[in-house]
Amino acid sequence: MAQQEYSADSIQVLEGLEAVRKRPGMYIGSTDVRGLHHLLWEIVDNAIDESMAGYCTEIDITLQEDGGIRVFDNGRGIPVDTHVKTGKSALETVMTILHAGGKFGGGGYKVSGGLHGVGASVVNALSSKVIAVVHRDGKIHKQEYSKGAVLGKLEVIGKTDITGTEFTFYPDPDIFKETQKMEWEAILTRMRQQAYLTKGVKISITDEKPETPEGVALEGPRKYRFYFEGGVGSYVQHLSENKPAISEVISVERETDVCQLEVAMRYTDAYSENIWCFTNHIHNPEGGTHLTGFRTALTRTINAYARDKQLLKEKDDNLTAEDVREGLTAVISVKVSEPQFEGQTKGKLGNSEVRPAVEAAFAEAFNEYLGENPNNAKAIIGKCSLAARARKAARAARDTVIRKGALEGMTLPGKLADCSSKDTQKTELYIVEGDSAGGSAKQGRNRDFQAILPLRGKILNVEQARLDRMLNNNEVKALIVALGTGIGEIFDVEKLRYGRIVIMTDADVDGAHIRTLLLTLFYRYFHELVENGNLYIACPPLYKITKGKKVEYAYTEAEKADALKKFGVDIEVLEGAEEKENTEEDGGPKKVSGVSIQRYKGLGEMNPEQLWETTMDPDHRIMMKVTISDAEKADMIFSTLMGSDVPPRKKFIQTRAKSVKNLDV
Ligand code: 0RA
Repeated sequence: MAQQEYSADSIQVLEGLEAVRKRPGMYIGSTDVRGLHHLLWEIVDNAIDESMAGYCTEIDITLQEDGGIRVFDNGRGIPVDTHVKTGKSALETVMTILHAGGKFGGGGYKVSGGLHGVGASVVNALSSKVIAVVHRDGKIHKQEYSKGAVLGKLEVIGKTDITGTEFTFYPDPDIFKETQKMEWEAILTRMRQQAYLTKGVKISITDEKPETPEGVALEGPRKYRFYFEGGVGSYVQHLSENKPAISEVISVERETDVCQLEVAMRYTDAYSENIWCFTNHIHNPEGGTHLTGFRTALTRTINAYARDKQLLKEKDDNLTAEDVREGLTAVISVKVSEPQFEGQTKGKLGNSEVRPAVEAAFAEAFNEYLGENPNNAKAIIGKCSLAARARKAARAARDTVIRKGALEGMTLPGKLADCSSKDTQKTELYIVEGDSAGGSAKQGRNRDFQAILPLRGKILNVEQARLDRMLNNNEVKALIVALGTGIGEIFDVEKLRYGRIVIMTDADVDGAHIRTLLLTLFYRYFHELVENGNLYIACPPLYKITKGKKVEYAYTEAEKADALKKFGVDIEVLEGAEEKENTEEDGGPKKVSGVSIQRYKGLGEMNPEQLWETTMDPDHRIMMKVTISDAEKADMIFSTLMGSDVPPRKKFIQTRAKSVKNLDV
């Protein structure tokens, strides 16, 4: 009788988990390496839950030589006694029944008490084999499973004096067709993050048979161990490591009836903001209600304190949300009983009750901190006021540009050689350093869709420390008018006249300067264009290598060596020639074994045909698309050039209301 019931149940179980096997993507996102990692996250998350409940201090992950992944935690051990009603142990239940989710469900966010085995059944369904070993009540219990089903009874295999749960799973190659090998770095990153978020837990990761991402075997095994006494405070320390600190790391912990809140934050001498938000240890790249509550409280508290201590004068405006955000590194971690996630990637916390709860709790705690730490408070308000003054200086400079009518009327600059097409799918604007290269580009281009704007590098260069002045610079004004979008308040991306904007500078120090300057300009004033991928950098070749009628262009030293080899230049002769090249002054083409090597020092050395052929012809050219992080790096270099002790009114930071980004590492 009981036996029959058991098998009826197991059929039902199979049906449930069959759905997981049929559509794995619905449960783990994908079946590539990310989906593979998801299996591990599911198992580790359960162990982390046990740790959050206060019962587990050690989690050990091992990537075994045989391809199995073993996760041990020293928690209480999943209950193994047979349930009277179901005839199954809790262990078998979590392994074979698909749970609806909501592992934090059931009366309050405190995760203790709930049966947190959610996800284990999914891992089972997608594994060719799972071995569960539970240390509990002095005994070692073991059961095996495969593709969602049990393989045998739960057995006692020995005695023990510890408690804990150990899962070893083998991802099913029928499901994970691409790869069954997890990425070491991805595991480290995730586990480091979990270790920061979970106070008191030590996480170790061992790889018994290490390989490089390309599959080359390494001397093994390798092992990492994460333990951070300071929790999220240590996390902020880590995130802000390379930036000069304005304040110490501030850590705050509060309990409300809605959620448990942990915040750590620090101000640094940087422009960007870096905030990491988590709900129940899950990263929320798009933020959500906890972030909104935090921000509101931050602005309000800083303003109230600054007024009270007369760090803001009566005539001063309040600091804005943007002012208090500049240079802030923070981690916000909340625990909520029934989290709802929104947004395209479900990366945003939606629970509306969390916003006021975090706002009130953080405001109170932060206010307390400011009161008790007047020196840090002063430093923070100093930094925010500096940001405010810079913001105002930026606006004033921008207004001047606009007011002076430089951009009105939109008469295209005389030096612009425009293209005939108006179709931004095709059109390209080349910003070229120097009049001579500009001349070559004008002659060499395809005038149907390529426009050329020569900029006088020298003039730009002289002005490089002052971006606000740069906006008044005629060269830059010409660029802004050519782009067509306007700037600042009147910026309108719809008016962009070219689909691609290509920065073409010399491959020397001056060229690099000008490129940095232009990238910074785009990063701060035309952020949306960088974000949309409109900005490119042209890559002219470094060498032209000719033998008889055969020509090769080399864009790197390696390509030069390849080309020379191809033309039959042997290495010793080549090395001799290299020396000669360095000692000769005139820089004319070198002849080695009948092969001529011409080094391009500047764009101006190329004739129009060469420039077209190597750098502008869509069929042959190499271009780099500029990413936000490229532009950000340029901005950072630029800021460093300015130095940090420039008086605030000269400091200049563009405000970008719509471009809040968590920089994903
Ligand atoms: C519910 C109750 C108890 C333990 C667990 C869940 C538990 C689950 C997992 C999943 C991975 N590791 C785990 N460790 C423990 C036991 C409650 C008790 O002993 O009273």
